Amino acid sequence: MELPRRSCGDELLKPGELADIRLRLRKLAAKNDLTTVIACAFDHSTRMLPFIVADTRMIPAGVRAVGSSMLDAGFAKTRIVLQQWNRNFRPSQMRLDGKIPDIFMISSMQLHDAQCRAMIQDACRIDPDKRPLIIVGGPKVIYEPWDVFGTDPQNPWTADVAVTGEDYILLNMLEVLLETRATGESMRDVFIRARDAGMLADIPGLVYARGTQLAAEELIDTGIQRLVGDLDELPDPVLGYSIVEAPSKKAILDSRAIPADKIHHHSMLASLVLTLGCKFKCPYCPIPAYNQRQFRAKSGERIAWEFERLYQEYHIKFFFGADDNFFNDEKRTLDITEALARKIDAGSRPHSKIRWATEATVHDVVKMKEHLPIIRKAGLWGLWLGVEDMSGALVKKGQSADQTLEAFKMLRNNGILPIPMMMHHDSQPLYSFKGNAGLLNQVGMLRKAGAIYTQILMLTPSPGSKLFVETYTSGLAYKSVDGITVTPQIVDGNHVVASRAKSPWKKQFNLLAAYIYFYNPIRFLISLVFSKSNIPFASAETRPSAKGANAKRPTTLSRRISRKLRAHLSDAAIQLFGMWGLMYTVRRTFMWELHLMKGDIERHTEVPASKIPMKSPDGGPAAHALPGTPASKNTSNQPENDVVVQSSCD
Ligand code: B12
Ligand code: SF4
Repeated sequence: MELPRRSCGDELLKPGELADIRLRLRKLAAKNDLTTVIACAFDHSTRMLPFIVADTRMIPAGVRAVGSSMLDAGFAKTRIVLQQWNRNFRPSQMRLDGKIPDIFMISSMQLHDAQCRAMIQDACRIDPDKRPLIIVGGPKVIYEPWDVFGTDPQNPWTADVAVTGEDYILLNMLEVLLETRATGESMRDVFIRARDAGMLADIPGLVYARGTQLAAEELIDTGIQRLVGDLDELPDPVLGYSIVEAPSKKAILDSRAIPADKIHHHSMLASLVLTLGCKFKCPYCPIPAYNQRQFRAKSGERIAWEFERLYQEYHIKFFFGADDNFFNDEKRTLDITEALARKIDAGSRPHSKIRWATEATVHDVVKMKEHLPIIRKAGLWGLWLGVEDMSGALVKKGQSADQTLEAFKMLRNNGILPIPMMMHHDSQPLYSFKGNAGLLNQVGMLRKAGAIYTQILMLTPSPGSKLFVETYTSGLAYKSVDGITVTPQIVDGNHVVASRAKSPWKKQFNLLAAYIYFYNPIRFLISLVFSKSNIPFASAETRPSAKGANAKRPTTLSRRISRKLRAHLSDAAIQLFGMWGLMYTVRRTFMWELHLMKGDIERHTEVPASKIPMKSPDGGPAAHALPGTPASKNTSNQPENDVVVQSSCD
C-alpha cells in the first residue's frame, strides 16, 4: 500500500514558505541556547556488495540536511554522529558543550531499525528530568513511524515524536515549541505541554504518542506532509559537513567536529539532492507515491554553486546525485547540465575537476541521446540504470534487451559509464539455453556491453510500495526460516526473504553465482588487456581550459601517461574491488543460504502494522496506518488511504 497523496494542488509548500520559516526560527534561536545531536543509525552487519564503501565513505545526505537546517536556523551547538564511524557511541553518555543535549535526533533506514531502537533505549536511560527531547526521522519512520514508540511499561523506552517527511517539518515544530517555551523549561517538557494542548496537530508530517510517560497507548498522526516545492529554498549543504563527529571508538563525543580540510579523507564521496521524483510507477517501489507524483529539482545555477562550495570548502571531487530518475524531465536535465557545462567553458576549476554519478531509467537515456555530449561535459561520469530484468517479466519501463544495449552503447560512446541495477525474482531462471531470460545470460550481456560494476538484488518487500501489503497477506514474505526470525536488517535485497520458489536457497545461490560470474580472477586478467573502462574522455585532462586561473601548467607526458593508465586499469581495479566485496557478501549471506536449505519456512499472513492504535488529530483514520492497525475509539484505519491514493490528480 502506497502512502496517501494530499489533496490535488495541496502537495507542495507555498513558494517562499520555507525561507520564511528559516527566518522566523533564526529570531527564536537567538533567544534559546539549545544543544542538539543528530545520530545516523547504522548496522554494520548489513555491509556487503553492491553498497560496500558507498555505505561508509559517503556522509548520508539525510543527517547532513537536518544538520544544515539546524545551523542555518541559528542552532550552532549541533553535532552529527554516524554509527558508520562511531559504533560505540552511547547517547546516554553524550555531552555537547559540557551538557546533556536539549534535543537528540536519529535518522534511520528500515534495515538499521535495531540500531535506531537501541539508541532510543539508551537515551531513555538518562534521568527523566534531564532527558533530551527524542525525535526520529528518515526513511524508516516515513513509512513505519510506530516502531520507534515503546509499549511495555515494564521496559520503558520511547521516542517522543517521529517526523514522517522532510526536515523542514522539524523546523515547523521547533518554531511552535520555542514560541511557547518558558525560560529554562526543558525541550521535552515544552514538547509534552504543546502536544497535550493540541498545538502540534496542525503540522502535517508528525506522529506522536499519547499515554503514560512510560508507554505509548495511542499514536496521533498529523497526516501526509507537504513537500518543499522549490529545492533552491533548502539551506546550504556546506553547513552540515562542518559539524560531523570524527570516527572514534569512544562512547562520548569529541570537543570539536572534523576540521574542514579533513572531511574528504573520511568522506570521499558526497551525495547531493539535485532532483526528486520519478514518472514511472513500478509496483515494488515507494518513490513515486512518497513524492506525491511531484517532480522537483534545484536550478542548474544552484547546483553549480553547491558543487563549487563543497569542492572549495572540503576538497570533495566526487558526487552522487540522490536522484530517483535524473533524466525524468528533459527540460530540467538540460537546465542543470547546461549550467554546469557553461561553468566549464568559462574555465571554472571546481567544475572542471568534479565528477558525478546518478540514477536514471533506460527509457529516458534513449530519449536523451542527442543531449549526452553536453551531459558528459557537465561532469556526469557514471549512470546507475534500473535494468531490473531485461526480459520484461518483472516490470516494463522501456528496458528491453535491445533498448538497454542501445542505451549502454550511447552512454559509453559519450564517455559515461553505464552501471546496471538488476532485480532477480522468482520467475527468472539462473540460466536459459534459449533467449536472454536467465540471470547469468543477462549479466554476461551487460558485461559484454560495457558494464564495469553491477548491482544484483532479489525482489524484496519495500514499505510504501503498491505491492507491500499483498506481499505479506499473500504469504509470499517469510516470517522465519529454520527458526530464525526475518528481521529488518536482512530485508535488504541481498537475502531471499520473500519467495514462492520450492528451493529458495537456489535463489540465494543465484545472487552469489551472478556476482561470481561478474567479478572473478579470469575476468580480472582479461580486463588488464581488454579494458571496459577505457572509454572516450576517460583519460581527458580535468584541469580548466585556457581561460581558467590555474591553467598555465602544461599537461606533461608523465601526467598524460598516468591518466591513460588510470583509465585503462580502472576496470581491473573494480574487478579486484568486486572480489573483495564478494568475500563480505559470502560471509554475510552463506548462513542464510544454509538455513533456507535445511529449515522450515514460516510465512507472514498479515502485514507488520502498528500494534498501537493510531488516529488523526480529529479522530479520523491515520494517514500512515497499514491495514490491521488497531483503531482508536470511533476510528477506522482501514478504507480511507486507498481512496486518497486515487486522487483526481493521478
Ligand atoms: C544514496 C542512497 C543510498 C546510498 C547511501 C549512501 C549514504 N551513506 O548516503 C547507498 C548506495 C549506500 C544506499 C544503499 C541502500 N539503500 Co539507499 N538510497 C539512496 C537514495 C537514492 C538517496 C538517499 C539520500 O541521500 N536522499 C536525500 C536525503 C536528503 O533524503 P533522506 O535521507 O530521505 O532525508 C530527508 C528526510 O527523510 C528527512 N530526514 C532524514 N533523517 C531525518 C532525521 C530527523 C530527526 C528528521 C527530523 C528528518 C530526517 O530529512 C531529509 C531532508 O528532507 C534513497 C532514495 C531517495 N531518493 O531518498 C535510497 C534509499 C534511502 N535506500 C533504500 C534502500 C532500501 C537501500 C538498500 C537497503 C538497498 C536496497 N535494497 O535498495 C541499501 C542499504 C545499504 C546499507 N547497508 O545501509 C531505501 C530505504 C527504504 C527504507 N524504508 O528504509 C531508499 C529510501 C530508496 C527506496 N526504496 O525508497 N542507498
Ligand atoms: S523507475 Fe525506479 S524510481 Fe521510478 S518507480 Fe521504477 S523503481 Fe521507482
